[in-house]
Amino acid sequence: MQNMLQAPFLLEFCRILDHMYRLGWAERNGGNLSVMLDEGQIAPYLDTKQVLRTLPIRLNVQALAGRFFLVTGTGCYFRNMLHDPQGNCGILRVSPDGCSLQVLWGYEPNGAPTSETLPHLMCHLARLQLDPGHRVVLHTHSPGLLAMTFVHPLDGRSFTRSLWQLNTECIQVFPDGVGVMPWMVGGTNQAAEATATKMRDSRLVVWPHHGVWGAGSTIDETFGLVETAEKHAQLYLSIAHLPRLQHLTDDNLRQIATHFGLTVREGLLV
Ligand code: 2HA
Ligand code: ZN
Repeated sequence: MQNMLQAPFLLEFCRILDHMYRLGWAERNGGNLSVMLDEGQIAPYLDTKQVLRTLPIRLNVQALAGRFFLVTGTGCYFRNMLHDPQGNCGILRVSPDGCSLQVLWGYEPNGAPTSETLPHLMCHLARLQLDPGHRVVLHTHSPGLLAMTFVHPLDGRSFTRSLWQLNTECIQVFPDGVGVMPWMVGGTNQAAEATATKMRDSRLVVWPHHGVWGAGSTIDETFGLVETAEKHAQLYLSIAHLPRLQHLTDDNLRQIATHFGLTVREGLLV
């Protein structure tokens, strides 16, 4: 067996979490990350027949049975990932009946996956049904998007348009827009189901007064998606109090969409 601590997928996972901590997106144990792994990726590093512990889950996710996930641990700090991966994250497999998670590695000595494991799994399920290349779900407390939820109307259409109007990149990076949830208590089955439902339309979903969820096929792509929305949320806030003289118009945005062949979610442009 090769040393798990040198597995490229684990190093990439810990490096991006450390980066998010340094960006100020991950106070204390804020945020969580899950990456779906192929058996071929992990087989050199662990015996997938050896289940260390089994943990129940509250909703049935049988459609994910047999899938492997690398997931941050509950109560764990992004800040500590790089120097202690096995204490702060772990590798799980969904049981054949979809009712439990089998711990194969990590969460040492007695930890468990994030309290948001349910929305992660439900979002993976929703995105996989639309995109077989989907692999990553990220939840973070990035301050710009969070701040926007106090001063901007909480509807996905206008939230999306406010970001798209600021930079030609935005519609290219998230042509499916941003979903905005009503405020809900995190960690509940209801919030998990509602987030996954929004994720069918948009790979970005904002939780008002809490944070943001992003989904994608790689860590880079998913981080880049959230990073682009976050940067422009900060830009929005930096000019929100100033008289607005101009911005990208719907006609400009349509020209970008046509030029780059974007599939823009219906109903977002006039
Ligand atoms: O894991 O971010 O939403 C801590 C959180 C809960
Ligand atoms: Zn959170």
